[in-house]
Amino acid sequence: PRKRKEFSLIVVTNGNRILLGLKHRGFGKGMYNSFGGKLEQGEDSVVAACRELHEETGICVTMKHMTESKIGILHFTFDDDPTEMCVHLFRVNIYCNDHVTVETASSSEQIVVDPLTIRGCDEITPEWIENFFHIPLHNMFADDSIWLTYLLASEKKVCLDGWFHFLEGGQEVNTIRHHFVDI
Ligand code: 6U4
Ligand code: NA
Ligand code: NA
Repeated sequence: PRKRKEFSLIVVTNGNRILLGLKHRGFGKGMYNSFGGKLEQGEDSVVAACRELHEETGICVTMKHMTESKIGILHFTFDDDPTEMCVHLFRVNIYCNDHVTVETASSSEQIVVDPLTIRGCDEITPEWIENFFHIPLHNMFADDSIWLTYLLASEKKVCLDGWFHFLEGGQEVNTIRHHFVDI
């Protein structure tokens, strides 16, 4: 059987803004990405998502909220690596307390964040992109152009099940299968 590695990935928005992280080292160095990382041995994906989001941005989300924020799975396979990446995907909309927009809340609990609590770590620097149209897709993993664009354009909560195959070299994405289900 194919070896699998599991990851969490948390998309953070505030209305029409998205918080992206500029990676300083490791996988995706020099590129913008959402937040997340490897699941630890035996770790639940929700626990991992809460831990990574806090480590990389300072944002605290309850287990309940993160559970409600789960929106799907992305699978990545590679020409030059037999291990499949399995990425548990979350979407968290936060409310910054300088301009609270409570009426658009879709979850039972809102996450109100003081903008000053958002900080990076040595691995990643978070940066607000002021409008979804200005996302630096040319400097992100190629699959983001497909699923992130779809996710942010959707009015409803979406459920993604995406399969992407990377050709040798890494940057080129070859979509072997992807389907997105609206729920
Ligand atoms: P270390 O340094 O070992 O603690 P860790 O933060 O655990 O690293 P990392 O940064 O290697 O793990 O995790 C990779 C992150 O990149 C995960 O959140 C998943 C995400 N990711 C991997 N491939 C991706 C892709 N093609 N598109 C995407 N995110 C991807 O949008
Ligand atoms: Na990470
Ligand atoms: Na980690």
